[in-house]
Amino acid sequence: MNLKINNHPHRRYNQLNGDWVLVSPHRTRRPWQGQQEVTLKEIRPQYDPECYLCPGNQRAGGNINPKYTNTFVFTNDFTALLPDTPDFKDTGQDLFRYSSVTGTSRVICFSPRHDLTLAEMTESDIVKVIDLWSEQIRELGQNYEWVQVFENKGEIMGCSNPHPHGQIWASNTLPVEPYKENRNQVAYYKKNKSVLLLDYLYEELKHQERIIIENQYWVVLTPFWAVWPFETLLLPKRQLLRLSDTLKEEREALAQIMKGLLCKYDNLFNISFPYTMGWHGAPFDKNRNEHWHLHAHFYPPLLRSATIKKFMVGYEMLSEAQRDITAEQAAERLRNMSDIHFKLGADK
Ligand code: H2U
Ligand code: ZN
Repeated sequence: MNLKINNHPHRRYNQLNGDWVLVSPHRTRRPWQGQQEVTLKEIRPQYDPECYLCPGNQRAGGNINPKYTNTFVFTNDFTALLPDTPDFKDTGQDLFRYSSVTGTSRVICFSPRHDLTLAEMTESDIVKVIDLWSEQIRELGQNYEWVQVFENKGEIMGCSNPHPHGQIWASNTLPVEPYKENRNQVAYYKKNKSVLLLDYLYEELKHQERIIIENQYWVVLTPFWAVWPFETLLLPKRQLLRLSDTLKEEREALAQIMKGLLCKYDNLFNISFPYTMGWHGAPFDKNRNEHWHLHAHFYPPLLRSATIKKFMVGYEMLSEAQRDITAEQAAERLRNMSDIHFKLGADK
């Protein structure tokens, strides 16, 4: 890698979404001095009678959860998208453009245990979550062009409930982020006759500089163009369009690598690490989508400690995203973290 980009302000291009990010490495050349926060080992009960996601409890909408023993999925009681919206749009010639959208949203409980997180669940229980994600993607993909599986974790991310859960939103149109990723992957495929993210992955595997963890089927890396301090990208090594295309052994390996990554995240500041993560598989449209490569994004907001988060304000809102710690530095720190959870006595 060009030495200049380790030392001087520069911009990096995000091949996947077409954005640029300003990187200011000269601001972090001092050695790492972030002190470890004293960890408050948050104690949560295995069952919380007040929790609207625990088995057997009543939800805000009045429905009662079954006494589920593994995973549980239900239609969001306050869904942002509705399946029976009438079809309407603007005339296409005015300044006030709009169009109707149909869809649905669901909530997925990852475990009946109120006190766990994905990082602390067993690999075989994480496989059950991956299986359910896959089934949901397959089912909703029959009716909707876009199926967004995601997890919003931690109060700092606006998550309303610590019970381990995620969401799925499905819509008949392609939202902004996948639209941009689709456009850029198509353009790359047309130009190079190869798959953008696979070419990118092979380059990254050659250099190793930004690789955090890998196994037989999957790789986690800090993308060259990362915006969030500890942002990562999780990719399969063979081309897959969607999570629902994975084989059993790939889902098992995925559970293993996810657990490894999430333990590293928790170990970074000795806390349950907040993030938004989600899957980007190929849209369910009429195309063959040979340009697409399945991946998951992890966007954690924390910068320096359990309480100091990266704000995307000021210059970021008005000009473009900016970061100090480079993608390479972030990858190195995560690579060096143990993948055994600190609550089990992991040594850093
Ligand atoms: P968060 O993971 O971002 O906190 O969202 C939880 C979702 O759960 C949220 O979209 C839904 C909210 O609408 N919810 C229900 O569907 N039923 C409830 O009883 C409470 C919360
Ligand atoms: Zn609960």
